[in-house]
Amino acid sequence: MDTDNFLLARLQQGCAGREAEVFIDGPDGRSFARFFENAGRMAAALQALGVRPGDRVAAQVGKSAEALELYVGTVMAGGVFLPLNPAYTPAEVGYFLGDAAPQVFVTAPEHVDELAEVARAVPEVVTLGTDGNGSLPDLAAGQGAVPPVPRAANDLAAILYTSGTTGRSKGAMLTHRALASNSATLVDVWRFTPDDVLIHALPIFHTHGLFVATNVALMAGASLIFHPAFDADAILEDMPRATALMGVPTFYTRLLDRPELTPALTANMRLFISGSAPLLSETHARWQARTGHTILERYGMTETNMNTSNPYDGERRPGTVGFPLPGVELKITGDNGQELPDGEIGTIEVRGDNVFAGYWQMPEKTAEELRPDGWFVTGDLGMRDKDGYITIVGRSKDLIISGGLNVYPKEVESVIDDIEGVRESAVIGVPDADFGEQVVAVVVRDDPTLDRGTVARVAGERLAKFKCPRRIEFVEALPRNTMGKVQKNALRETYS
Ligand code: MLC
Ligand code: AMP
Repeated sequence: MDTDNFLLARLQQGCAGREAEVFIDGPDGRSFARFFENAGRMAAALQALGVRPGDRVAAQVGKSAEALELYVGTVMAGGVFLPLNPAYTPAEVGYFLGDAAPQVFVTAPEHVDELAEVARAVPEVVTLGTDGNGSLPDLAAGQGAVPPVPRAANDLAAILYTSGTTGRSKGAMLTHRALASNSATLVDVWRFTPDDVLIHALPIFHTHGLFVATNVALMAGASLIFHPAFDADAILEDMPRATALMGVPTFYTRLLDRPELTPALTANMRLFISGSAPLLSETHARWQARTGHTILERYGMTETNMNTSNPYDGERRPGTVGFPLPGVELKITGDNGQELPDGEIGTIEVRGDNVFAGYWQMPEKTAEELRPDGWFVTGDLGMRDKDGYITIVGRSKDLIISGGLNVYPKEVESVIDDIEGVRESAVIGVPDADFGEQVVAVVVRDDPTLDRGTVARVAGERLAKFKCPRRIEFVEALPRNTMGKVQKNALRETYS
């Protein structure tokens, strides 16, 4: 019987009791010691709200140190943390709450009313506000410290929803072992130490900002300069006292637009990491020319955390995502699942402690993507070159990545197809200078008076902003192949 809380014990290894600051500055400023103390009180408050080991705690809250105390507090209470993008509409939130059936839903005070209906079945709805009205921090303030609930390596620590090809999001179940092992590897290969100061400008409801940036910093005992959102000015201002930045490619292209970005400004920085979407070789080269630093690109996903990374020492090769991380096996497979030789393009499959435990209550979906022998079929297409570097060449799944956020066409098509006067639609991604890709909807009308404004309005009511089409094109018919399948490649060519 484990007496440890597996993930918590490892997160605290590098920093327990330290009076050094984990969050530097402002309202978020606090030491590691205070951070874990607060998280402990949060855990006690969650227990008072009925959270038992394995219960889900869903949170749709803004970015703050307190929100991260809620994450760690949930883990301490033995719960399963379920973060939700604040951009999700009430309809989207309703789906997640219905599917995951959390014991507690934490929201922002200003959203309690609009979410009341979709959160009706959740036993406890509280806020991260401090107005005493269902305030979790107020409840936590009155609690004494409780010992962390023991949790074993295979127990769940988090569920992160990731959009599905069927249009329905799937909850990726992440164990204590998956999260702890991956962060430990990253601390090691990226050489994070207590001397590091990481600029944290990513959202905290995704793998990148939550499990890569936050877990790595906590585990290493490194400090964070916490930005509420990406802001080029704020990043440029903080660079002289920081040592590392993690971002999606849009961060780097936007920073390159700024004349203040110089070798002198970045002299204290030791590491720039990019991931979540492909970094153009051109961005890589421009960054090197402007700052003298070579961006380190890595590759991961919600189901697996990080799979590969370019080397810390050694050549960081543009256009590649580097080598499989220690403890991660990677193979390239053909249509029948057979392993392909180096140089051939196929599906990337990975296996290791980092891989998720399956999709929440979707055994069939799990069986489609997670083989019985532990290999996970990522849906990304790639190849390994003779030196062992992995290159991602595309995606077999029909996915659009806009500014590092995933949009599944099927989900957007379902919403558009429901609009009266629409016969059918096809949603595609086309290149975008800022976001990498942008969402375009190609729509066939039954009712010729249906206009773009109506389509945009309905999409805006039902879908988070980042999923809404930036362009809506009306056509007489969608191009189809002889099998009747919509030819999205042809549409991408037309509208790129
Ligand atoms: C915001 N908008 C977006 C968008 N982000 N639209 C499309 N794609 C996005 N990614 C909307 C806003 O609502 C706004 O609408 C308009 O677009 C312009 O906003 P902006 O001010 O330019 O955007 P900004 O707030 O600056 O955000 C852009 C961004 C942000 C790229 C900084 O999206 C971001 O932080 N992305 C990172 C996502 C991430 O962490 N991904 C990791 C997933 S984990 P309007 O109409 O109101 O103006 C993963 C695994 C792995 O993938 O490997 O890491
Ligand atoms: P998500 O489902 O949000 O976890 O997104 C994971 C997907 O992002 C992966 O399956 C890849 O398609 C993509 N991705 C992540 N990192 C990279 C990268 N460095 N280069 C190209 N694609 C990436």
